[in-house]
Amino acid sequence: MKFGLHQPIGYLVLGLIFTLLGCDSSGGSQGTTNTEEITANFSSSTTYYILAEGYAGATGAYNLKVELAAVDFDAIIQPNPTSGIPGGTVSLAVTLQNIGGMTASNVTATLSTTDAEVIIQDGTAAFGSILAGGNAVNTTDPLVFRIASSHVNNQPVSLSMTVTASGGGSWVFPVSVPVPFADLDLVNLSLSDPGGNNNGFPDPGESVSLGFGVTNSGASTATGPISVAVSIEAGSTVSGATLLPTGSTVCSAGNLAVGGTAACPARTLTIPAGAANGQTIILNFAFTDAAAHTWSERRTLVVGGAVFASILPVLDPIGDNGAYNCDLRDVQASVDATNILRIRTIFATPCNLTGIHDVYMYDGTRMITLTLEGNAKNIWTNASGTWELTPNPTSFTITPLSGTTLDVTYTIPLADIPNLVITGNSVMMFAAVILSWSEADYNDYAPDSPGGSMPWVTFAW
Ligand SMILES: [Ca+2]
Ligand SMILES: [Ca+2]
Ligand SMILES: [Ca+2]
Ligand SMILES: [Ca+2]
Repeated sequence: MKFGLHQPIGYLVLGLIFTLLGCDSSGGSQGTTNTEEITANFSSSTTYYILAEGYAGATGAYNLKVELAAVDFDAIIQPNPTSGIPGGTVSLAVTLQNIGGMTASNVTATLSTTDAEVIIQDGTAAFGSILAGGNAVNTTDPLVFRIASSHVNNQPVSLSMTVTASGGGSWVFPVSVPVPFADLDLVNLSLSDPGGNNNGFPDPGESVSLGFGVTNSGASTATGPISVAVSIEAGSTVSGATLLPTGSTVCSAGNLAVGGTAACPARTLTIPAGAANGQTIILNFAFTDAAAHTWSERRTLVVGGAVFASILPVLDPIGDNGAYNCDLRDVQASVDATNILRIRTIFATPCNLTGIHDVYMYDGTRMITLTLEGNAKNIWTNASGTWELTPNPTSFTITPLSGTTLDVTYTIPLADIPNLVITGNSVMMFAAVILSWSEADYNDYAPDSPGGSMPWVTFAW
């Protein structure tokens, strides 16, 4: 059998033939460089023939190099049990496959870890010799480690398994074993101040009610009773604020299943009259289960109104508002400790809200607009592929809806935003206004977008 008969004149061609057990078993290589390579599996005690041919003037002296493919390993690592528990032990059933070209001898696996909550109890296993293409299992030579009882964070433990063999080389395989545990999180923090100015913010001299709950976002049941203690951290800039009741109260008398939520007794927070707007009260929520495991979270309340920050790289130009009197100048946003999102569009000068005002929001897949149109609030979405109205939660407000104003504030709890999937603490947005849909394009975008492309910016909180 010859290779490369159809190669253009002047190209080097090498063809190789392997003869196995009296039958032709061929592998070949041909090309336009003067180096060709063939990989094949050989059997012992067998004679092989290699035929090299050069064509069309490419004859000459060539070097022939025969190399054995080195030892190489794959590993299948099966933990037993498949999930660990705090304080429990895990053994590893390891199947090593020799995917190299020759026998591996004196094969050994060694466990190591940088995880302080992993205690290796039997860190070595010998596998003897493994033929090329063969595999071996550590059935009679265990690999065992223990998980510290302090490992109660619902995170996997991680180790490395290093395989060595005679002749040098080492192969490192990561080992990760899940350790499911409960993970208690603060949810549904709300603030009401009907005894004060009822603006939803803690103001100087007010006593406000803090409602909240606890949810188990972990991977195993939290054992009840589940209690909470709330305290004011020393880093608060408000001094003299008080919380009632003090001490620990029970959120759930029984267990809290994975995904379960329980309401906790509300706290009354009293802000001293001498506090100033912008000062902070840092609350620490410490949840405890029946076995005295604790999970802590903190939230920072800011005295006075929402603390807005501009989302624009630069203020929007003045006078780029075409036919509509409302000239966008700034877009500011805020998310407070109770997870209420506020977006404020600010105009260059006060204007009459006769047109359509959109705040676009985007989670990377779906878009919505918080819309002021016809002096009413709406939310539109493109989730179905075309823009449609979505249900309009009562918690969504726009202030003001009409009249002449310097700014408009859109308010909606993050949890009530329809359609979007907001993961983490950011969302993309921009603002645009138009006199009416008879315009060719929005009259003004912020961030500025003279070409009309969507000028997304990421707002993070
Ligand atoms: Ca062992
Ligand atoms: Ca208030
Ligand atoms: Ca503008
Ligand atoms: Ca603009």
